[in-house]
Amino acid sequence: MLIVHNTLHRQHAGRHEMFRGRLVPCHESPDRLDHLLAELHKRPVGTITEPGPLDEALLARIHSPRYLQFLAGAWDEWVALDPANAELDALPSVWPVRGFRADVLPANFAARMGLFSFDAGTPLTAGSWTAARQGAACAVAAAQAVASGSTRSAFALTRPPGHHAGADFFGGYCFLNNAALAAQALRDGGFERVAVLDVDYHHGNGTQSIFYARGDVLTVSLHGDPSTEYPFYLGYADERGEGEGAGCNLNLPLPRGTGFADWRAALGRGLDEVKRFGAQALVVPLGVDTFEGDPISAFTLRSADYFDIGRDLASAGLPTVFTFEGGYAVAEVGINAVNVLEGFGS
Ligand code: Q9C
Ligand code: ZN
Repeated sequence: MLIVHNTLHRQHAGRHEMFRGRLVPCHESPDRLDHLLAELHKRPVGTITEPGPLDEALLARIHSPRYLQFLAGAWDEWVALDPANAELDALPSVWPVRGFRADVLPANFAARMGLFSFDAGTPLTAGSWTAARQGAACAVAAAQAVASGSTRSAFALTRPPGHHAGADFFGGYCFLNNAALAAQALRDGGFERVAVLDVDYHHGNGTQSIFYARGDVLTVSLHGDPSTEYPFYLGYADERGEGEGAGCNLNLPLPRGTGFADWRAALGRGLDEVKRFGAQALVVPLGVDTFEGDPISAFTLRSADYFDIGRDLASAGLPTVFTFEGGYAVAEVGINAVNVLEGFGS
């Protein structure tokens, strides 16, 4: 397995997220990747490499020009409002809901923050754009290595994570959709049909929305039932895709408290769908926030279960790209993620 290392992720270090009426320290922190890297050095599951520069044309196939332009300049705009802002995170506080104008690009910075986001849990910091781009470059490099045939599987150390980011919005700690970029890179690299099988605790709303009307990319997500779990407004079982993409989205929502036996049965259903679709390559947005000790999630998977997840994923027999998504029990993040990779094999 090829491991694509993210050296710049540390530049995205949010201070606070809005949580139950107060600003609390961010769950999504740089030390998550430190633990993962440390575990990869302890248990080498593959060769570690660094990505080349990000492919701008590929980025523009997944994200809208006005969103990318906004992200590129957002920090400077924030600091220009008030030099004291350099010591603060930028968080949105106002959003256009039903009936508001989402087609007009406001001049006001706060208004654009809201237009391009869906929560107040995703701080934008001085280095967020740099880090997000580097994470995306890792995902693309991993996918291109798999597409070229130089490796059968690859793991990208993507931080910030990506599966909540849509074509033109950030949220859920995500700015650029690393998994969607990997899927597009696999398509461009010659695989006609690509599947995304998202095993993070949270619904992969960004990836679903990006591919919802496409018939060449299947999106499957196993997650906490959105009726009670973030991101709440998407991820229900009746969302099956539209237009050319009709039948090419499958959501497997599971109740709070779900343990490994039921979770694994759902994974089996997801893998059956990948097979039925005739996928030639697989992207796995790998979140380990399904772990029993996760501070913001409510499934009860144990560390040993992650080996079985890896084995089950390998049984699909497909060239596979893993991106790294959630997992906030920081000390166990490395153990659980590397257990998946070890169970998967090469
Ligand atoms: N009450 C990922 O795992 N906040 N994002 C939830 C819980 C947002 C998770 C608050 C969670 C986003 C990549
Ligand atoms: Zn998650």
